[in-house]
Amino acid sequence: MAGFFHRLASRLPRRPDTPDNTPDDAAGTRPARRRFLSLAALAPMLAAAPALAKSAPHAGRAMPAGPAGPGGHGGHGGVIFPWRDPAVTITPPPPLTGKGEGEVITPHIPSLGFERDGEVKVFRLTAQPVTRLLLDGPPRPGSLWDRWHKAKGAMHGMDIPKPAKLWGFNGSMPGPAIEVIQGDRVRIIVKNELPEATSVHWHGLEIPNDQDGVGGLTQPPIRPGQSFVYEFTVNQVGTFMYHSSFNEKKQVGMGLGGFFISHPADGTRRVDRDYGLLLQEWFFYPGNEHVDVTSTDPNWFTINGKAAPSTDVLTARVGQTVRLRIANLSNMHAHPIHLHGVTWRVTGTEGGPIPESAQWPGNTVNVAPGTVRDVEFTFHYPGYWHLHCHKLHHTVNAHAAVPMGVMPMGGMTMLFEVAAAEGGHDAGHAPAQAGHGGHDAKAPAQAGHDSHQGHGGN
Ligand SMILES: [Cu+2]
Repeated sequence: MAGFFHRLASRLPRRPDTPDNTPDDAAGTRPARRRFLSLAALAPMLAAAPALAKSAPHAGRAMPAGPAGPGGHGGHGGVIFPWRDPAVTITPPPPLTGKGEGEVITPHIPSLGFERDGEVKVFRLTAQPVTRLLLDGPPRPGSLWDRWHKAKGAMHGMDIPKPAKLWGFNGSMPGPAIEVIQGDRVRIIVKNELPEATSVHWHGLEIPNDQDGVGGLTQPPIRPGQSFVYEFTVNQVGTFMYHSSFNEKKQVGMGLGGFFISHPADGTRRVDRDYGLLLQEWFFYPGNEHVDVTSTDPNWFTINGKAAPSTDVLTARVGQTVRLRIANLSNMHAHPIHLHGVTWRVTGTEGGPIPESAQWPGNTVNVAPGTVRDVEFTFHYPGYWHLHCHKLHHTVNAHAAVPMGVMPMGGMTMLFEVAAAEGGHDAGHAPAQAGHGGHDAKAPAQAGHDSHQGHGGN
């Protein structure tokens, strides 16, 4: 086992030692060296797994810890720092989680409902450890994914479940999707059940500085066991995000983020199918459930916290207006998201809607970390349309140490199952000779049988 990890370590990029590149790296400023150290630490730990839980205190400088937890700062890969504080009770999701009334479909992510306090919409978020199955396992026999894998002769047995020890909100990673109406006054009560302090930043929103959520800068960090109440008015329209803004590299890298979507007050900007897709990336050592947030070389890629083939099959009909709100909370990489069969217009960014005259056409849109791209389109033909990151490394799951056969699609991949238009003919710029070529013959009879639409977080 140790030999294996030493070989692995020797393959990692390393900078030559410099005088300040000392082994005592508690300050966490030298990732290359730290990575090597984390591997060296990993081997004996895997050999004696029960020792893992006791190894936390060595992890260097203390965070401002609350009464509840050790608050250790890891920096030694995804392994050393405490994922959860056993003294802290992880509470069930706050009421109204999964009960939002929004229009945006965020597969695998629950929506967040609210209570009213007069004119104020009151939301509740609890930051807490979450075990997330990034990959559920093999696709269901007979499902679209299963048929695709078999038809291409993809290697069997590749799709093994991938549980991950992450951080999220209300039992979900990513956190539940918040939807509001432009002009809403919102109050968001954030409770911290993590083993270290945190805070929440409302990414892209123009709100008073003391609501901006930068822990230690614009507000006191929310210590373990404590809550913080945000309240502001949402004046903008568009697709925004929320994410930790305390120890960000680690905490966003652990999954602390979600959608914050604001709809126009006048009811415009409606489409038939409105999807929210949140992009994230992860690095795991083989067989390890703890993400290494120090890595710059991710090997797992997810949409709404799921890697293909466990991503939901999206559905639409020919002729329907479809919007994808693609947001990227990755620590490192941009993701050029590509969809087959359509030309879309990019209609929005993390700054809100783009005026029609400035929208641009395409079928691939690069979504950098911290940005959002809204795209809108209409399918012209029914069938199975492939949606994926065009960094093709990001479309397979981490199949370490296996021969390279025909690999099943994984990672940042989804499928659109598009049904024929209502009335059975192709819409849009359908060919004049309708009914040629058997497009309809390939069409799924009815959209949706392969998917679980809506807000069923799992
Ligand atoms: Cu990508």
